[in-house]
Amino acid sequence: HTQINEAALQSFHEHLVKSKRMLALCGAGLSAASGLPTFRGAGGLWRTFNATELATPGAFSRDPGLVWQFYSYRRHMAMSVQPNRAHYALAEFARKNQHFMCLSQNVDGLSQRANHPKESLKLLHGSLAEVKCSEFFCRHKEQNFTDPIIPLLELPNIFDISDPDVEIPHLSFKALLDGGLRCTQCNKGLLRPGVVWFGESLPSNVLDDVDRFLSDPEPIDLILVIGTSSSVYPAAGYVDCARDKGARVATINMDERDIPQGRISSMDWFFQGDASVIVPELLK
Ligand code: BJW
Ligand code: ZN
Repeated sequence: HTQINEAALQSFHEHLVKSKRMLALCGAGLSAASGLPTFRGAGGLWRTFNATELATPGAFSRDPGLVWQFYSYRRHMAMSVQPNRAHYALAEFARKNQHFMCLSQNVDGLSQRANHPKESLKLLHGSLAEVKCSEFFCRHKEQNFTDPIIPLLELPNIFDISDPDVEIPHLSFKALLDGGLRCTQCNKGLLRPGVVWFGESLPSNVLDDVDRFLSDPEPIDLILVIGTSSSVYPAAGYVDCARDKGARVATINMDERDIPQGRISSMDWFFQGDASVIVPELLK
């Protein structure tokens, strides 16, 4: 049950109507009300693994079958749930405000499904609906909405595979290649999820667009920090960049410990609770 502080809401609205250049930084908490688990804290475990342990190039090279089982489960979940009121409110806000840019760390496709205008949505960490070749020399990338992506990843009951007591088969590199995850361009590489893992750079076109927005001489008026632990860079660093350019920071989070960089000034707002309740109220 989420209650919004009326005084804070009013002062936020007074600032919002005067704001021109605005940013949002979104994280897994935006999609939590849709039923998708977050990375850290409760729900951040998949079988016996931390979700973040599996989101690395090292995990994929050690056990591509396990990493694909994890992503196959995540793809299935993402495609099974619906965008929530916060996704729709952000999409509508983007349609009405030309100078609003939404930076999303989420790979679940829910903002796209809420018809968020493409130009204003910057996917910092890629997308579960994309696959790319894992060979370093090959740049092949494609959209793929097939669930499961290959029959080998079909499991008796997809919901069971997050339970460590449910046995899942070991899938080798070769089994995945022969099972249909061979790159059609180089005919050699194993396809991998089109997401950004730790130690990898963010998509360069996305970085360019964000840098252009942040380096514009016009000030930034506001940044909304929605449902993110603000613990992953460079994403979390954009909040300080925006602050340096004059932005006031509005944080929307279930957990007050996740205020970005632990900082909150008299210029900032913190709205504690479910993003799917708060964001539509803020952007009304
Ligand atoms: C709710 C809610 C509700 C719940 N309503 N709220 C500078 C300093 C230190 C380290 C680095 C640095 N620069 C780069 C690094 C290294 C690294 C990094 O940041 N490490 C940190 C751990 C310190 N960064 C990288 O490697 C990045 N690449 C890069 O920088 O390239 C250049 C470079 C390379 C090598 C060395 C140096 C530089 C890439 C980062 C890629 C992150 N990838 C993942 C996986 C994506 C694919 C997938 O989905 O599987 O992205 S990890 C994971 O974390 C995922 C998320 O997008 C990301 C952020 O998580 P998020 O969204 O914040 O989720 P949670 O769970 O953490 O938080 C949820 C929040 O919601 C909580 O606050 C809840 O309270 C809240 N909540 N319910 C409102 N209903
Ligand atoms: Zn290839």
